[in-house]
Amino acid sequence: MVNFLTLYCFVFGLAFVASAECQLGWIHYLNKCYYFSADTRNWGAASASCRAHTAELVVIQSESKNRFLAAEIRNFWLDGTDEFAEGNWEWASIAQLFDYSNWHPGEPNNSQGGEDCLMTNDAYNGNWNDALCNQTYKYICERR
Ligand SMILES: *[C@@H]1O[C@H](CO)[C@@H](O)[C@H](O)[C@H]1NC(C)=O
Ligand SMILES: *[C@@H]1O[C@H](CO)[C@@H](O)[C@H](O)[C@H]1NC(C)=O
Ligand SMILES: [Ca+2]
Ligand SMILES: [Ca+2]
Repeated sequence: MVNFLTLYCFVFGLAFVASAECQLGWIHYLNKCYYFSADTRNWGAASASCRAHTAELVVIQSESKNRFLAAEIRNFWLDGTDEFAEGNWEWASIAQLFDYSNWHPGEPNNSQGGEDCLMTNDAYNGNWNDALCNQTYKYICERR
């Protein structure tokens, strides 16, 4: 009984710490904290802003995570880019090529002279689009 109570308190304590871990303004999901910006920046400045807050632009490697974020996402920068090798999409903060993706049909199209940065697109119901990196959008930071 004592052991059970100890275990219960320990588990409850862990769950409480995990949910209380996120600062005000950040959303908790699966042991990580997410920040949906109110301001808009180009991709590089968005990435730098996340890093200034001990975070990175969000990486999405599963449909479940995409579904969680899709409830909120509309024209938000993600961490993906193909600026180093055209057509080779990778998550910049972890240097991993995409295994999961949610491109809108016809995207990525590298239009307008070279779109190299990944965003969720409002006009595509939140599906992914490659956009010019110097355009300004809101962004999602993920603290790992
Ligand atoms: C290519 O992508 C841009 C958005 O990045 C979109 O506005 C444009 O319509 C697309 N072009 C074609 C031909 O699909
Ligand atoms: C963004 O980059 C494109 C292509 O590199 C360029 O044509 C355009 O003028 C730039 N826009 C801004 C706002 O810097
Ligand atoms: Ca490109
Ligand atoms: Ca595009």
